[in-house]
Amino acid sequence: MPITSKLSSKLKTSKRLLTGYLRRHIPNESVFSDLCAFGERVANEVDGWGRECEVSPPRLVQYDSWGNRVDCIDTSAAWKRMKDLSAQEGLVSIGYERPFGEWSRVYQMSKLFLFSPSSGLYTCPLAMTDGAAKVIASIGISWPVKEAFNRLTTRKSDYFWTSGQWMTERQGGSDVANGTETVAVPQTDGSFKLYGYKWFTSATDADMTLTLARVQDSRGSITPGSRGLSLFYAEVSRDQSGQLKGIEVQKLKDKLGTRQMPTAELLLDGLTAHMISSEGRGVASIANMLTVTRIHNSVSAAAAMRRVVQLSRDYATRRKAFGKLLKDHPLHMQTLSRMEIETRGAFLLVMDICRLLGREEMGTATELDSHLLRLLTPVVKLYTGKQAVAVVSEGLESFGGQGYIEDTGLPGLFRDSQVLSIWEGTTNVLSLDVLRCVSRSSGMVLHAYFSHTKILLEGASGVSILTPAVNSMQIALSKLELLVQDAATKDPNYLELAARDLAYSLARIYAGALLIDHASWKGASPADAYAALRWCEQDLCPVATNHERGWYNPGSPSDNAAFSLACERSTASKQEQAEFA
Ligand code: MFK
Repeated sequence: MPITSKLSSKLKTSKRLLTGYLRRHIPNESVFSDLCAFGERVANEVDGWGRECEVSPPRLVQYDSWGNRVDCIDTSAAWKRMKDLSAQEGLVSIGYERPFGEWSRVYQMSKLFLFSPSSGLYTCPLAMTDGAAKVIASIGISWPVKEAFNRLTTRKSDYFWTSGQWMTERQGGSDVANGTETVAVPQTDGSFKLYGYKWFTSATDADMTLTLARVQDSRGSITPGSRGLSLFYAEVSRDQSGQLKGIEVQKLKDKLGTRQMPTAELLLDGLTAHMISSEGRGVASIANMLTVTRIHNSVSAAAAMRRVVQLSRDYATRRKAFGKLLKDHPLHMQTLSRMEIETRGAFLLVMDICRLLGREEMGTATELDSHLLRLLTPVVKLYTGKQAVAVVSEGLESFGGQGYIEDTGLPGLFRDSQVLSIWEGTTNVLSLDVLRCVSRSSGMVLHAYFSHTKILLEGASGVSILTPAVNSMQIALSKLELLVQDAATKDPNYLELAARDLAYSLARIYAGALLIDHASWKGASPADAYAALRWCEQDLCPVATNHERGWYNPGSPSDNAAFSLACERSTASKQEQAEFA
């Protein structure tokens, strides 16, 4: 039996931070009873399905027994059960039913937080389904997407649809604006036929998709770049002979992880679609989907950390080495406590962004809240995605050699965490998004950030145990404020080199403020205060530290050294290539 299943009963007992957060912000008994019942179901039932998804990955059947092209993606029974469960439990619909007003997203994402590590990656189609519903809701719930919206947000499992998000093409991974080659040919009835090649399509067994394409005019010309992209809605359906209409599944990808779900290369060969954005507003229109999928990604990252910490902690109470349990080895416990602190920071970042999303959707967000949501979405996604890889890796190590053995179920956790920093925008692409978002807002985004961080710290002013943490935060905040004051005068190369450290600083400082705020709440535990203190002992503002080191000055000795280090290998390989030629 995999260790992840053996320990799943621990799910119920070690989610104190989640409980504390919810007791503080949504003190409603129906939330607790629903989450407790769902937690039981995840531990006792769903976790096993997740394992089944892992050991019975999807497979592509391109031809039937009679040689007819069918392009069927065969998925496991467990994967199909995940779909039914997702509808019944409202894992998407809660965000649209909004039973707890502006706190509904926190409630929905709390369920996903419990579900994610056991879900066999079903969180991926749910993220895209939620993102598609959000796009439709923002554009207008009318024909041709009214029924699609109803299906995406239903609790009836036989009516429920999932959506794809077909954005990635051969030339356009991160650079969607320039690399998208798919064309949309107008039809006389107002619809379009799409022709192109989608290089990565995740959870390709979806019922519909949103995708980007360039409209071809009557002379066959298209507009290049971002302004040429429009957003399309298409249903995935079959003709009477069972063949997919307008789509050929070329292959399923052989991936490092996320093997539970199908990721396919698709040839779009006359797929019927409807334009749902204004022409040329495709990227801006799909941005709503990106916001939601990036938040889901962050939830999954925090949940992966939480799961591995639970497993490691439990193992430490069972495994003896050098004559005593691991829990009695101080160095081992120090490592686990560092993982725990990282997990807590990630959890509070994630919940805060869900709070902001909920406020925006209920119309209660202030202008500052909206700026904060725009800024923190990429910040939280990039930070938690990266930290999940580190924490899950550390977690595997805490099992010694067993962490490396497949039948424990642990290596799957590691493989699946690695994607979190890649899809939905890599760390560097999102760092540049943060930079663009800051520079285009005439200071408003950072004003929102600094104001809210200071409000969070003010609440802790009377809590003496937290004073060292608050002091460290104030120093870090002053350094960051000073640095960004004259950012407008900086060379673009300086800004690009500083972008990742800036995003990390924004994440660490904001998480520090959230941890302090949480620890100063009347229901907080001593562990909450300890976590806040420890978090604030790290370098909270690496962008200021590395600025002082001169790391961002293009042409400086340290910058030249960094570039020659990065280029050494490629230069060598070019020489080798030349020698072989
Ligand atoms: C468990 C969770 C699972 C999650 C499952 C996901 C599975 C799906 C896997 C995938 O599909 S992965 C593929 C994901 N691909 C990416 O994330 C693409 C990464 N690249 C970027 O994000 C680029 O920054 C981007 C493509 C958006 C850049 O495009 P552009 O056209 O160069 O952007 P530009 O010119 O900055 O912005 C165009 C408009 O969009 C602007 O609006 P306006 O014209 O009104 O000014 C921007 O403000 C707006 N925009 C861009 N990014 C935005 C945004 N608005 C809000 N939020 C954003 N992030």
